[in-house]
Amino acid sequence: MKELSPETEERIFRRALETRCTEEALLGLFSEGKLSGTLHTCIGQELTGAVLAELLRAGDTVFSNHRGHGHFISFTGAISGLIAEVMGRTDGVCGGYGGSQHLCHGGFFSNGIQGGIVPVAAGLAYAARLRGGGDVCVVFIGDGTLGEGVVYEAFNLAARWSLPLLVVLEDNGIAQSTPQSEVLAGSIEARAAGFGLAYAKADTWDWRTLYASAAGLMETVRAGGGPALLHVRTFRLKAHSKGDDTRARSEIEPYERRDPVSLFAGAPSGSVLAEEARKLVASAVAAAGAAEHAVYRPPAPAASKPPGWSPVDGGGEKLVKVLNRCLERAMRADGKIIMIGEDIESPYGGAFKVTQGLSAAFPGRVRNTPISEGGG
Ligand SMILES: Cc1ncc(C[n+]2csc(CCOP(=O)(O)OP(=O)(O)O)c2C)c(N)n1
Repeated sequence: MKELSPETEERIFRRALETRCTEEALLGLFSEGKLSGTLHTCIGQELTGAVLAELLRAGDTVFSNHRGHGHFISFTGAISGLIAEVMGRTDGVCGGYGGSQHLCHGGFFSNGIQGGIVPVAAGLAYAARLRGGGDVCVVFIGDGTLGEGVVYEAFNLAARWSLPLLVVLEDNGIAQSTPQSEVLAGSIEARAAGFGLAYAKADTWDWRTLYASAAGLMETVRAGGGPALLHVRTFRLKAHSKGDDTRARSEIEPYERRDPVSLFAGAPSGSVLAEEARKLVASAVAAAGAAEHAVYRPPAPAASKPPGWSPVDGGGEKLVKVLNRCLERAMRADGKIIMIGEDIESPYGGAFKVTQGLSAAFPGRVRNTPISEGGG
């Protein structure tokens, strides 16, 4: 098992504590009526992002979901920018327009639509593979999101094309109020096996093994071994969103007692880090509170540049032939253009032959996809 140095452990817990303090502060602000919109905390689950961040490097991209504050803080370290963002201030990382669930900053993207970001992550992983250089994409999803078909469309393409995509599944056993046992057929491991994804299972409480499992999968993905699924058992200690918990206290209390972040903060070395995190977050809250509220201003029309185009004289030729010639010319002029879609490779070349010959002329840049609206 990959050993962790004390410095690495400290970095991991610093991120986890900064996340915990940030979300506790945000919950406080919400109850004081100082936040609009909604808020999903990852309290209890922080170690997933904190551990994964240790394995990421410049050039990697992270995709997250509605419960993404911990992933964001761990990956970007932009605590003040996040707090200001959630408070809807101009100093926020997205100018106060994105809020808690729609963050876009320094290689980090989140979106509140369950599963919707997984094919986007697969697409960016495809771009990373074409670029070469070993960059990876990591996408975080919850176990409830395994109900979304688009997730499997993305798994299929990522595996078929051997994309550098690490899917991190945070399995807290519940989606909003619905227990996993009511809605999930089969097993998570079998899903990974069905698509040929490398798979490892770990949990929040044995976080050293979580690190080792994540590191093993990351090594495979980075080395070009194709996508992987890291299955992380965890527990959400707070409500799904602010105060909507339907679970009994007796269900939550045993997990509160074994929460690694609280246990670490209670130890002498941890208490120093916890105090530093609290101070950092308090000053970020004060700074954000003093910043201006974001006001939506539509971009000035001059800022949006229409795409360039030039007329083509078909000279009486069939339109599909003209389209084929234009595509050929564009692909020759710009090596970054790729085409993906159903039945577009030669010799078939598309139902109307628009892409006829292009896969032979540009090997690897014109690819057939499965029948997959979300994936293709
Ligand atoms: C497509 C879609 N359907 C429903 C919702 C509403 N919703 C937000 S979070 C959530 C639960 C997601 O559960 P899970 O994926 O297990 O993540 P967790 O909340 O447990 O972290 C639901 C149903 C949504 N955001 N997107």
